Amino acid sequence: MIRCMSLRLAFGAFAFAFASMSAAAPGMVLRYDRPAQDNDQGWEKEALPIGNGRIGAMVFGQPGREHLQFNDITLWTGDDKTMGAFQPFGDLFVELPGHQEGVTDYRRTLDLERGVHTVSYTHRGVRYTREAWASYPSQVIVLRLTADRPGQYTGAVSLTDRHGARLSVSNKRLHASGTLKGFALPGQAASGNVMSYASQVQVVNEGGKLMEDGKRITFAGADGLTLILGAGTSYVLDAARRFEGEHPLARVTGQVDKAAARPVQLLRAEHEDDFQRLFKRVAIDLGETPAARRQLATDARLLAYTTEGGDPELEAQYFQYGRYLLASSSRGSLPANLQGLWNNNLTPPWNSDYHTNINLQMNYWPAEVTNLGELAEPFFDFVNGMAPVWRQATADEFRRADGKPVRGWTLRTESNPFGAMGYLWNKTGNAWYAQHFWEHYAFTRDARFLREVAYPMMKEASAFWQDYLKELPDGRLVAPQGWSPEHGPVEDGVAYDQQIVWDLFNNTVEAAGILQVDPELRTLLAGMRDRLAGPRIGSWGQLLEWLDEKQDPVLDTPKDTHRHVSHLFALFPGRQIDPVRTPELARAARRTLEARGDAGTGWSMAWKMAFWARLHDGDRAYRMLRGLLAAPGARAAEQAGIFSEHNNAGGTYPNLLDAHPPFQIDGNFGATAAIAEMLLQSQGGELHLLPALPSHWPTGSVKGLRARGGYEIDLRWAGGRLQAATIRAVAGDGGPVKIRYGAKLIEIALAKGQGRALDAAQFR
Ligand code: FUC
Repeated sequence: MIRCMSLRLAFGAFAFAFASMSAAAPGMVLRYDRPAQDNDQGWEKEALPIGNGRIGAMVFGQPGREHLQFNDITLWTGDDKTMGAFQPFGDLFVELPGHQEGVTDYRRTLDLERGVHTVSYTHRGVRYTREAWASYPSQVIVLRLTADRPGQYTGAVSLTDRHGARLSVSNKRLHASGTLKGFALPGQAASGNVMSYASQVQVVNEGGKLMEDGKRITFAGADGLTLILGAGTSYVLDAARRFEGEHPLARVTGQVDKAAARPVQLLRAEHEDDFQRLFKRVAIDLGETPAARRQLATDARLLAYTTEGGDPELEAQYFQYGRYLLASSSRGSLPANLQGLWNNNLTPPWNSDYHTNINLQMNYWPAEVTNLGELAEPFFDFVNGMAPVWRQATADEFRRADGKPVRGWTLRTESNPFGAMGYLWNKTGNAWYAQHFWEHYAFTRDARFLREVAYPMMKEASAFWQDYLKELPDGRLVAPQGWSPEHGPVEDGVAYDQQIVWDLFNNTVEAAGILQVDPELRTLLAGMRDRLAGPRIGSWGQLLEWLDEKQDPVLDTPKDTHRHVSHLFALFPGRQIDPVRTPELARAARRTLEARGDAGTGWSMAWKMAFWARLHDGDRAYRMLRGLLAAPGARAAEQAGIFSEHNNAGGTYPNLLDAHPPFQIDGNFGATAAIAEMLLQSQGGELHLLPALPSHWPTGSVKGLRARGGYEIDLRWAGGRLQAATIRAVAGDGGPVKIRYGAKLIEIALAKGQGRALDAAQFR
C-alpha cells in the first residue's frame, strides 16, 4: 500500500497525462438485440460466456425461458489411462410463461469490465431485467431477476444434470448429486473414473410465494428473484490421491448457504470489485469508431467490420475479450482447456482437453503481457500436479542410449487432468511448458517463484533432453524422431524441436546464473545449446522446417500452406530469431510466412499475427487480425477479396468466440497476445515501443501492459508516432533499462518502484 502511494506521487503529473484516456476508452460491452437461439448452434455462436475460473455458464437470454448451461472445469470422464473428455454439467432454467410473445426493446449485453451479463426487455408495459455473473470470491453463479413493477414474476425454476444424477428439491433449493462411476460416453466403455459431483440452486424471492412442485420450484407474484447456483466435483489435483478428493456436497452446500444468506447487492459489489481489479489493469484505445457503426449490435457490427473494417473500438474490445475470457476460465482450479471452461457436449471436439503442441500454450500467451500474470498459476499447478504421472509414462517409453530410462517427463499431444495422454508424442512439449515458467519469472522477477517453482521444472525438462538428444556424425545435437506438429514425417532434428530445446537450454542457463546455482550444469547446458543443429535457410530463402531440405512435391516448397508453422517458434514465442539480432534468419522466416499464406484455423491465424508483429510488420499483422476477426463464411468478405480461404475455416462468431471451427478458445487468447505484441515487445533485452504499429491505428493509447524485467508501460501515439511513454519498475530491482523506438535506442536508470515519463523528443 505504502509503495503504491509513493508510486502514485512519483507519477502525479503523468497520471494526469493519461487521465483523459479512460474517458475516451471504447465501450467494453458486447450488445445484441435478440436472444441466443437455444440449441447447439446458438450455444456455440450466440450465447455469452460467464465464469469465475472454475465454474461458468453460457447464457442464452430467451425472455420466456432463461437458460444457463453450466460447467465445472474439473468435471471430466476418463482416468490416468483413458483420455475421456471434459463434460457439460447441467442446466439451470427459469421459465416465464407468456414472456415468449409480445416482447419489445430487447437487449442482451456482456459487460467485460464488470463481468456481468444482462438481459432486459419490455413485456406488457413492464420492464424486466436479469443479471448473471460468476463470482470468484463467493464461488457461485448468481442470476438476479427484477422488474420495474412489483408482483410480476410467475414461473418455475428447474435444474438438469447431464449424467443421470439424482434430482431433488427441499427448502427452496434444487439439488443434483451423482457420480461418474460407470458413466459411459456414447459409443465408449465406462472408464475407471469415480468422480463425484453436486450442484444446487437456491431460489430466494422478494414478495409473492415459492412452492416446490415435483422437481421444480415455482414462484407466483414475486417482485424479484435471486438464484444462487453452486457446483463442484471431488476432483483434486493430487496424483498421490489418484485425483480423487472430498465429496463436493458439503462444500457446494456451504457455498450456496453462505451466498444465499447475503444481500445480493453485496454479492454483486464484491464480484465487480474482484473482476475489475484484474480487468482494469489494462486500458486500450486503438482509435474512434464512427457513431453509426458503434450503434450497431455486436453481431451486425462484426459483419460490417468483416466487409469494411473501420471499427477500431471493436478491435479494442476483441483484445479485451481475451483478457475477460482468461479471467473467467483460469482461476483457482485447472487451466483453461480448448474451450476455456465452456462445453455443452458429451463428446466435445478433441475432448476439449489439454493439447500440448500449441493450444494450451496459446491460452496463456496473453497472461503476462496483459497484466494478468497470476491467471497463469492454474497452468503451473497443473504441470506440477501431473508430473508424477507423466514421469512414469515417460520412463516406460524412453530409454537413453545406455538402456537406462531417461530422467524427467515429456508429453503426448493430448492430455487430460488425470495424467492420461493420447495421440503421438510431442516430446518438446515439456520444454515449451518450461518456457511459460521462465516467462512468468521474466515478467514478475519473482525470485521465489524462480527458485522454488520455475527452475526445478526447467532443470527437469533439461535433464530429459540431456539424456535424450542424439549426436550427429558432424557433432551437432538433434532431437531424435520428432514431428513438426501434424505435418510431414517423424524424423531426427525437426526445426520445431531444435528451436524449443534451444529455448529451454538458453533460459535454464540464464535462470541458473540468476540464482547462482549449478555452475557445472550451466556450463554443460550452454555447451549443448550451442551444439544444437540450428535454424537454416533453404533453396528459396525459406526457413527449413526439417534438418535438411526435403525433395518433395509439397513439403518445403512455396506450395505448402499447412496451418502449422511450428518451425517459426524461434521467432515467436521464442527469441532465437529476430529482425535486429538475426536479420537473415528473420528474412527467411518472412519468406516462409509469405508462402504459407494467411489462411488457417483460429489459433493458426493468431500465431501468424504474432509472427508478423515480431517481424515488425504491423500492417501485415493487422491484415491477419482482419482475417481472424471476421464472420466465418461471410460471403461479402469473399467478394471483398479478404481472406476468402480463412472464412471457410477460422474467424469469429457473433459472440466473438473463436471459430476453429467449431468453437475453440485458443484463437481468442492468441489474438489478444498478438495485439499486445504489436504495441510492445521485450524479448530482446530492451523495451521495444510500438514495434509493429499498423497504419490503421494512427492514434491511440494503451495503459498497463507488462514487460520482461518487471516493468509496466503506458504508451500514447498520434499520427502513427509515439507521443509519450511511462515506464514503471513495478517488480524486481529496477536498474538500467534499454528502450527502443524505431531505430533509436536509449537507456535510462530506474530504481525499484520508480516510474519515468518519456516524451517523443527523447527518441528523436
Ligand atoms: C492441434 C491442431 C488442431 C486442433 C487441435 C485441438 O492438434 O493441429 O488444429 O487445434 O490441436
